[in-house]
Amino acid sequence: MATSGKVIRCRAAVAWAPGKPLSVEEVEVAPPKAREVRVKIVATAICRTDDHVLQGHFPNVEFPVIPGHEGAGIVESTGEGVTSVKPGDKVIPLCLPQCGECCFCLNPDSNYCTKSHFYESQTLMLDKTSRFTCKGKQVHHFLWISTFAEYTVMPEYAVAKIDAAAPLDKVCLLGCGFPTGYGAAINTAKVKPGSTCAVFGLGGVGLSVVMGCKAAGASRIIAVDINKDKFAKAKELGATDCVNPKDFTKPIQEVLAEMTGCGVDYSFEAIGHKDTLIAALASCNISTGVCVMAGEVASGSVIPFDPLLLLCGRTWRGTVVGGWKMRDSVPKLVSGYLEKKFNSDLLITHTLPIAEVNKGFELLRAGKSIRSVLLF
Ligand code: PAD
Ligand code: ZN
Repeated sequence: MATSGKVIRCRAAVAWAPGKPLSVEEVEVAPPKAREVRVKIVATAICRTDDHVLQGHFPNVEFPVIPGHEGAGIVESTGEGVTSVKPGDKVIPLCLPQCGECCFCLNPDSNYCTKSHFYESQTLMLDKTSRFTCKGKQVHHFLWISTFAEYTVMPEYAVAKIDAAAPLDKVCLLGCGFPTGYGAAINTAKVKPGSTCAVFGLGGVGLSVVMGCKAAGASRIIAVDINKDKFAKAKELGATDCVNPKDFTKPIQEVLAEMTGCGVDYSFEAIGHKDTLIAALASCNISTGVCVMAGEVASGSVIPFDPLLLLCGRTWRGTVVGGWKMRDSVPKLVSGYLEKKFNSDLLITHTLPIAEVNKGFELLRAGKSIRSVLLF
């Protein structure tokens, strides 16, 4: 391509400091170095995790930073030694890499990778430099993939080639939100047919949990949210009951126990609050119940909890991007989407130009959107 090997000037939504709105700027994006890929992002959705970044909840994210991690695009150029993708390929950048060599990548039961941001900071490339500059200042990457930039650079093991027929403005959701929730149900919890599930939080992640529970054959899916406007979509996607904790004076776990007898078989937290994590844990049955934590609480949070909650056998698990080994699984998820095995389009409530990125965050904070897709 004509731009190969050159610095590209393009638009990006930059977060200059925590707690401030994003600012759409012209940035310079350096060419990819060895084993790196430069991608032209076509579409990117807004996930609550990006809002956590803007609020400064992750101490290992350095400002200024270009957030965004639910994107899809086309490879513009590749650095030396890249073999798995080539210019022109449609790709999804991976918010959880798969290096293929670490102890977890080699473990078939794990989808974690030691190249993840939980292990080492992904605000700079592997050589500890950034490919982004704006107004003469270095701008940091987020999770290596920074999909709020029209062109972005990432290591080869943080990108997956997908089917050329995939609509990028739709499959961008398969970069994070949908696989997280859907996989939390089918991979992490391994929901069994005929079981009862409770899903706390009905955003893009929680509604994808509802879809996963339904696909796994759960017979009762109780959707829990303090925003009743989320209930219609939850029912459309498979929820059998919808419960608003604000309608009760007693704790929601007691309400769910009364509704189900012994508590649910599987509970999921897709909010990211300490109190709802404990409520979700206490909602699954005391013996064989499984609670999966998908919501991200601010790092450094401490939760006091009664260990007797676990003594009788309950399981408490976390999930990162729904347990999928990302480089292997994202292309298969895209194929599943194209084969209409699931309809993640139902999560898209708004499509906006990148210039309206702050409006997208306002809609999310006001509880008016599920997923807003931003277009470059
Ligand atoms: P979202 O903000 O769209 O949805 C959260 C939902 O929770 C909203 O519908 C709220 O109304 C609801 N809610 C808020 N407070 C309460 C409460 N006290 N009781 C009941 N419901 C409540 O977010 P999202 O779906 O994009 O993300 C959800 C969480 O998952 C968030 O913490 C995000 O950071 C995390 C996440 N985790 C992973 C992972 O790999 N584990 C991936 C992606 C996102
Ligand atoms: Zn996300």
